Amino acid sequence: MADRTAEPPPGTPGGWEVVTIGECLVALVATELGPLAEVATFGRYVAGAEANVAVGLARLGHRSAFIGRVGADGFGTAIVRALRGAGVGVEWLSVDAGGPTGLLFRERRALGPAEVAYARMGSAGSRLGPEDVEAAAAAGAFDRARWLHLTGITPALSAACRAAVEQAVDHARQRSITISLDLNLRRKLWSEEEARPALAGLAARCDVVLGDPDEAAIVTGLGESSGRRVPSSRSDLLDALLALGPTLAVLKLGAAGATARARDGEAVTRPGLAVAPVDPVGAGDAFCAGFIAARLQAADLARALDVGNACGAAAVATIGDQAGLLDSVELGRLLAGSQRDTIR
Ligand code: KDG
Repeated sequence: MADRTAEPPPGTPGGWEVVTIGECLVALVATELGPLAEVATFGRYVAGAEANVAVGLARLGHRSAFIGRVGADGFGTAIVRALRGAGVGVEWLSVDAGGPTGLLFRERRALGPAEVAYARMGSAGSRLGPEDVEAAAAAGAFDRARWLHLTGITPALSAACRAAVEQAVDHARQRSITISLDLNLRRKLWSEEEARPALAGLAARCDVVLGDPDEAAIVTGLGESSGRRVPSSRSDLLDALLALGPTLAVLKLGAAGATARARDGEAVTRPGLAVAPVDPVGAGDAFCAGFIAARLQAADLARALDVGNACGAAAVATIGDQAGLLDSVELGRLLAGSQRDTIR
């Protein structure tokens, strides 16, 4: 991994190695444990899957840029400042007075899944369209890029967002830029029936598809039998993802680590790191950041899964999506298996 000094200075223009596109949100995360119906105090964080990946990559010394829109409000300003401060390229993150910055509210629970409530319908972020991608492309966003990262969230936001994602894929394919898609199925944004064909079609145009077993089963249609859901083996899911068209499929298994299979037959499974999660959200994005960073540095599949797993574990050990994203020094310590509980 690159060392800390390799991080780009905030605001350095141009020459982006990784481009991401999507909606960056403000997340209001409960400061106490309990259901949304009861908690009354929230901390403010910057979130959004693609932006999380962009920040994770910047922490690891890679030059990443984010294409999107925020509202002309204080939350939008907070997002621009946070991403710029993290070293992410924000010249194609525009301010759009036509809608507010999207928000999400998240409870934290010691038991059971934590609920998210979105307030993003009609948001500035959902007004992103192909014209944003064209403007970025015309300004050179893809000229030195080696990787484009997408998630299944953006196409769920609006027809214009879907078209923007397709436009970004067109630009990347014309330039032989590697494209990754994290399926990130969000059932509060669209139904499984809507998501399946849209994400399967997008996966067919990508090089790397990542997801958890549930998402993979929905998008591939595997596991559905006469309307009943039947669990599929991980091996079947990887094969079904590859059959959609990418050259590499990765299943994120949470605490159990990750497993991947390439079209050429290479298959690797790596264990996760033991961690007591304080906020489980953001692990998948951190995994993607670590995985992409490792691949950009020509790491083999096993090493890329190890880096992704370490980044994912660190993300759930902090509150909010981005605080736990590792820099390369912290990553090195985790991968070295340091048993020390204090550094002094
Ligand atoms: O992966 C974390 C994201 O889910 C979170 O930051 C919010 O992007 C988000 C979404 O749309 O759910």
